[in-house]
Amino acid sequence: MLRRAPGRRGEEEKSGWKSFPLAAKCGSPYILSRGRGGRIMEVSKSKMRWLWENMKGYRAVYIVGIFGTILYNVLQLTVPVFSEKIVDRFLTGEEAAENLLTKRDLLIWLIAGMVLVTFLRTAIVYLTCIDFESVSQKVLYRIRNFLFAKIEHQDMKFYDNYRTGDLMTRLTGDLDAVRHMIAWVIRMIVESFSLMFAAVAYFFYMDWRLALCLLAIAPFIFIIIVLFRNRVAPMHAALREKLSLMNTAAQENIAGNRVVKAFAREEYEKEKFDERNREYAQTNQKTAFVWLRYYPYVETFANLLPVVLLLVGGMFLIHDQLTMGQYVAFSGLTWALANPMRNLGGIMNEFQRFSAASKKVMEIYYSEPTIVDAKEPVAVQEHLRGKIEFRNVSFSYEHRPVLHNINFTAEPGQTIAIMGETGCGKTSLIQLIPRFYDPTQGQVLVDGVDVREYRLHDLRKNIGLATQDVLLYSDTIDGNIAYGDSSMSQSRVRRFAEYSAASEFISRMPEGYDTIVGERGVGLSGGQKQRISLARAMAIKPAVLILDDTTSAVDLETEKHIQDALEHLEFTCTKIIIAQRISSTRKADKILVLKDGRIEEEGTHEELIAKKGYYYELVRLQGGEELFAAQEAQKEAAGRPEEPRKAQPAQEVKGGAWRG
Ligand code: DUT
Ligand code: MG
Repeated sequence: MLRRAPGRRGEEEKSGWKSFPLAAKCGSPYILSRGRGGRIMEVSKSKMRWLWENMKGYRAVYIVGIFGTILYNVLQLTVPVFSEKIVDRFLTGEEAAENLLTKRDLLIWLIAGMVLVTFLRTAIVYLTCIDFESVSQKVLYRIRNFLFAKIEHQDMKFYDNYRTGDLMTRLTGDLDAVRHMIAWVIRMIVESFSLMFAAVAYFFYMDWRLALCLLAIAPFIFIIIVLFRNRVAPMHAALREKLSLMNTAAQENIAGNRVVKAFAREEYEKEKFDERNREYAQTNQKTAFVWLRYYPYVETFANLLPVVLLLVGGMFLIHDQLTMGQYVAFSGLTWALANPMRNLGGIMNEFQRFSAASKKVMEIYYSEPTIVDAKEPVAVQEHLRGKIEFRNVSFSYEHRPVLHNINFTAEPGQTIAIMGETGCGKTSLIQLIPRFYDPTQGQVLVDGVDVREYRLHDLRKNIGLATQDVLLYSDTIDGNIAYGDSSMSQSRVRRFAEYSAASEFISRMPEGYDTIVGERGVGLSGGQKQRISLARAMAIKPAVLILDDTTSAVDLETEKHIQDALEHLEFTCTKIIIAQRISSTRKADKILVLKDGRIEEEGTHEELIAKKGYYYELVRLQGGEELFAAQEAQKEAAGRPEEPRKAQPAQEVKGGAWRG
């Protein structure tokens, strides 16, 4: 059975962010400013509101949980209420003995009530725990999917700006802090305040003067909590950054382990990771210790409650302004004030963790790619013809100019070769065709229409791209070749593997096309990976095939095979080929030589040789035979009247226009 990753094309609408009900609502209205690469610098929406919106569909269940928590805490107070009644009627006072004889039923009811309430409380705690946990997991699942879809739809600038480790931290650690907010922090806030309010209300009901005396301590504790928050908030932000740095170090090392090994830098990398790990651990510890500085004060104030009760309550008791039962009830309830006060620090700590994490999550949540579909896209039939035109195109990465005033046209079916020294802008140029970036000036047109006027999906499904840096998925070879269309038949996969000279080595693999190639194609040679990537690009039968140095790692014979195959493709396709070897480019209809982002030379092989510029030098360096052959041909041609070179109409250029 074949293993294939689910195809993307056509399925993204089904599984992507468009299917999220909130996606439409959560667009630009909330964005204050957009930074580099579509990065959102600030989001005006409050974190709690954002969280609430994402709880859509689960809010009612969650509110039930909150009411359950309130009820549970109010019920906690019933024990002292029952105790008060029992003490006053059956244990103290002159009528106690008599009551024990005459009102035994009431005593039994009171005790039974206490037991019943205890059971009820346990049941409520059990159910609310399930409630909070399940809502938090569902919301986490939803936000994580939404975030992943957001990341998937981002443009290249986004990926230029964010490190993989940082994005992974947002999808895991940061999101877990958001989940923790729903599952625990909010519950604790509700629990603490409901307990405090219920206790205070009951205190006032029993004796407002004593209640006021006890409550006088609360403002001091709140002041301490606010001071603590101000101090701990930036530490949580720093802690989150340290975690991201540590994750990035780990991720980059795992991804680049071969380089580490090649240079025997394991010890160095271990030390580097150790440093990041230590920084994270130390910041974590420091953050945890902040509370320890404030805790003694909170504890002192909390411990003052029984003292106040003893002094003031004792006086009231002596002066008969308070019954013994009331005193016992007060005394039995001081914890209901003291404990929430003590817990506030921990809650505030977790709240700040949520605050720092949700800021990072929201940044991605509200980020919008700068490269998006046209508002009113041009209707496209299934296939584009593949005419490409660059009109006065200039391009910069951020503020770094890379391409200057590029002009050229490729007719459908033609082959354009792009050459030039490393870093001159070849990859940057071809990336403008599928709109990985937009030009800073000028226009890129496909079939006479500015690429910005197409739907990205329509445009890109017509372009087959074999990138310079080959990435294969952890999937079978078959799955990798059929990546562009998961419904692709096996025979088609095999045919294109044949064209790209991959079939032979694939058939020698243990499981042939069903062999799983690991992350980044581990287990394959550079040239083998290139050939699979070429088959993947061709197999979708694109109108435009872009090969960025795709045959650089294959031997000359294999390259010849690939060239022959490209020449006789079963569909018309414009080819843009970046290559360094003359053997790859000499048959092209047009060769563009780039230098520092400008077209320095342009023409056919013979024309460029005649120019005696960069191309001529390249031919000379790569073996003079071609040069001499061409020169001979030129001499011969000089004897005849020159024939103008005709552009062949697209329909006739079946199988590409490689000139023999
Ligand atoms: N550049 C950036 N940011 C990028 C990619 C490239 O600033 O994200 C710069 C590096 C280089 C110039 O743009 O100076 C052109 O890069 P490109 O990758 O287009 O060069 P190339 O002609 O494809 O080089 P090579 O032959 O090494 O692939
Ligand atoms: Mg390149």
